Amino acid sequence: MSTETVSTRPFPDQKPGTAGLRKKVVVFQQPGYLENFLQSIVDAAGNYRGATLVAGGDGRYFNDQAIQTLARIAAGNGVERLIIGRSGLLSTPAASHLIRTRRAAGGLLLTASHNPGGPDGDFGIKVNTASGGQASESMMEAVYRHTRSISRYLTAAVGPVDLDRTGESRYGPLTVEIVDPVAEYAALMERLFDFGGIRSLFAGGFTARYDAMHAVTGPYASEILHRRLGLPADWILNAVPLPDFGGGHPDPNPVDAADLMSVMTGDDPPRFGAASDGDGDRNMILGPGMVVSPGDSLAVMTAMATEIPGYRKGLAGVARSMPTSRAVDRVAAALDIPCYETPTGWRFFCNLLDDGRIDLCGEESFGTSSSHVREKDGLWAVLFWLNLIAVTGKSVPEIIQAHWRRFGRNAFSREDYFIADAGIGDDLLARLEASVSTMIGTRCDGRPIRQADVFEYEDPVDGSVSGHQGVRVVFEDDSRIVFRLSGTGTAGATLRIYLERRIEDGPLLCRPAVELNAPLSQAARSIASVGDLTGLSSPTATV
Ligand code: VG1
Ligand code: CO
Repeated sequence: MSTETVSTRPFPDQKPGTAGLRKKVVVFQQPGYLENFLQSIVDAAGNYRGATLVAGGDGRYFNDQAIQTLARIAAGNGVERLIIGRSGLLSTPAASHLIRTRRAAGGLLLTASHNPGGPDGDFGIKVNTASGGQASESMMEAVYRHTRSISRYLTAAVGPVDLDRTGESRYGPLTVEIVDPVAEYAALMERLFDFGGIRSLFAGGFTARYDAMHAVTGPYASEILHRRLGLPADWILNAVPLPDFGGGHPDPNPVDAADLMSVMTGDDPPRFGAASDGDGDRNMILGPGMVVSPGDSLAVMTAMATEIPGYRKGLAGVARSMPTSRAVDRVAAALDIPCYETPTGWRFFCNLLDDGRIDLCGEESFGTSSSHVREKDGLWAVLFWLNLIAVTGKSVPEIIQAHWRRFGRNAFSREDYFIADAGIGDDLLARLEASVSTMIGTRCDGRPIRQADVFEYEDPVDGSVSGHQGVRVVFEDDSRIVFRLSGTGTAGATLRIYLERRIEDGPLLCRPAVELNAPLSQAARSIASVGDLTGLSSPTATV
């Protein structure tokens, strides 16, 4: 099999964001676009000659074609073994696990996560390294620089690879191995959690629903929740992965997981509900009539980790992304373990995990996970909660309310403003950054501002510094507003405003967070001049 060198011209827009490169499908479909990006990863991020790589995706439109292109570029660049999930599917956490167990040099995950799919939707690629975690900021910057000057890519006549049959095929020096995407991941979950206890829970009549949102976790949930744990098959909603996710956003939040929400808020709701996103790394946990705030979920998991078989020994430490509520900080202080604050994006947790400094970490965007992989993990979080319910015999609301009574509550909500003109978003943030130093000591809507800064992170393991990671404004009463721009969109700009208010035990403890944070929402609009600069009178979405 001969390798061909194809000359190409750079595309100017291949700058990766918070988690890989995301663009409209039509952008990825341009001749040479995908090839250029893949070749740039090879040239800038890793010499994969003779190496093993893992590949798979969330099943979205263009997934199958992209895998064939990936196989040709891998062969052209001397990759020795390509491990692909059957039908081209691999959830992000399952891919992370495979990279680690198979000692692969890295992985290429074909996903735009929770972004919509289909021919008019989004496509994306996450790049993972040998540790199983996402490539660092500096590595992705090097990939981007390479895309700006690329002049050739290497390819070889491979395939088409039959993605549906497990087993090995040889294409010249390249071996393609198609694996069951679920098996090794399911075995890992069995090692971490008390499957017998969860099975007894369901056998005893405990009711639940899981919404796979027509995305990648359908086959995982069918195998783990249904076959191994006894959840009735029809309690898994939207279980079949579809290229357009059935027309919805595969985003596990109360707005987009509408099917699940209608069951959970209807008459006689199940005792437990959960959903995951497109690539299976996010989770939403619900009890009857309540959504567990992701920051609370992380705090509860930290407080109760030793109830779970895989975490009996206790936790070395925990971490949260900066905008995530500081609920977990209270628990870490009580347990006397370190709590790290990192920029948004899972990759910042990976050094801390590799270095053994933390065992649990999470983000406000419905992401939590542990040292078992180097990605966030949706089904893992669902199993963690089911295991907690099985050992304590308590319901979701009972667990949450007991936690609040013990540690107090950090009521958290997020507002997203979609700004069609990306330049306006950049300008708004630049103005905020410029004004932080003059804010301290002033008042906003009568509230004294105690601290205001632009978050910068110095990685304690490798010393790398990441600047411009969001603007923080903290008030005298410890309430906090965080502003940042999304790095995962494919059009315009999305301003994210994170609101957090501390509530101690008392009559306000169980009020809805959006209601508790209404005054902060007003303050945020005025601090950032949202109305004047964007013309938007209310958020596009509130989570
Ligand atoms: C969002 C979330 C962030 C998450 C990232 C990737 O990024 O805020 O917490 O790590 O998505 O998640 P941004 O830059 O849009 O705020 V996933 O499930 O899309 O890979
Ligand atoms: Co995701």
